Amino acid sequence: MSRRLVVALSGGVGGAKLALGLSLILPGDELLVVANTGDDFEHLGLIISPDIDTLTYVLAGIDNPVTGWGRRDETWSFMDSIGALGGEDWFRLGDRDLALHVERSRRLRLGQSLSEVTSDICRRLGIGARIVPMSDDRVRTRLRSEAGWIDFQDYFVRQQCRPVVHELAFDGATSARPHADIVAALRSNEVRAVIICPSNPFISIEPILAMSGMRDAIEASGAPVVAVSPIIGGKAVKGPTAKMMRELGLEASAAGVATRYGDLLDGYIVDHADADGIGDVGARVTIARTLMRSLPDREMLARVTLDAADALALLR
Ligand code: FO1
Repeated sequence: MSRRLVVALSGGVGGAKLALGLSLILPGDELLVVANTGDDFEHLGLIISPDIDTLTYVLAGIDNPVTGWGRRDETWSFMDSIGALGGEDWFRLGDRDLALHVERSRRLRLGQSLSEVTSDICRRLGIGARIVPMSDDRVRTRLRSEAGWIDFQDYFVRQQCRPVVHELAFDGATSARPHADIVAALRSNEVRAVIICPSNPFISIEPILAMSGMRDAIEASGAPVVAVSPIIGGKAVKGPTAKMMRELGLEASAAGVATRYGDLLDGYIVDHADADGIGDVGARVTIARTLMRSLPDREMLARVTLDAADALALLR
């Protein structure tokens, strides 16, 4: 069997950028993107899966290029009206985006699984790669701040990441079953590489790794595991990664993230800005430009990451 399948773990806006780069250089049947669902929540009576939607919109080319989440060419009549009625308008749902949440919620309430709904929506949007929720079971990221435990979107959006984070929890992760398609792919001996996208390690990747059996399945794949640092020049490109690391008492650096992934990593892609101090992170370091501004940037970083994985595979 030839090892042709790339499995990418992704959450948030940064992860979706690399997932897009990978989708530009790989045939659809050679890319399986594992979507974090720890950010999911119920809001306005809707079941919302932000990281699935960010991946879906980005891979379908209909994402909002400014925010990275939600859709482009949006209108906001629903948000204006719900605000005028005294409803909750802190989580911005555009009119087009809203349709997806309404339709997904309807199907889930009919008993369809999150992965079935995701697969059908991807098909309808013409996405070739597979986007698979990390699990069809419920996992919820929660954060302990001064004011006690808060839900992820409340922290991230409503409170704009202001609270100081003392602890993270991924409710349901230990009982949630990694999606069968993911486990089957990892155990198929056909995996070329497992890529950990430049997402926030705590809120986007750890919920995936926290599920029982996930790390074992990745190890069992026999494929090189390569992560792309989400930190450039000691700072997160977007979001609260560096702030969280400081608050959790961790070194807010590219090396600090690699340490967090522990012995899972075989390769680590680090930006030039962090090349000097990277030291020994227990993985083979590749220095590259990791800031993705343009489509060619996304494609180039995807190539660099896959080349690093292929080089590691030759050493096995
Ligand atoms: N992030 C924000 O910072 N503000 C928002 O109003 C917001 C709305 C939103 C709506 C749909 C969606 O799929 C994502 C949305 N996000 C928003 C991003 C969301 O908070 C994600 O969880 C983050 O991208 C981190 O993964």
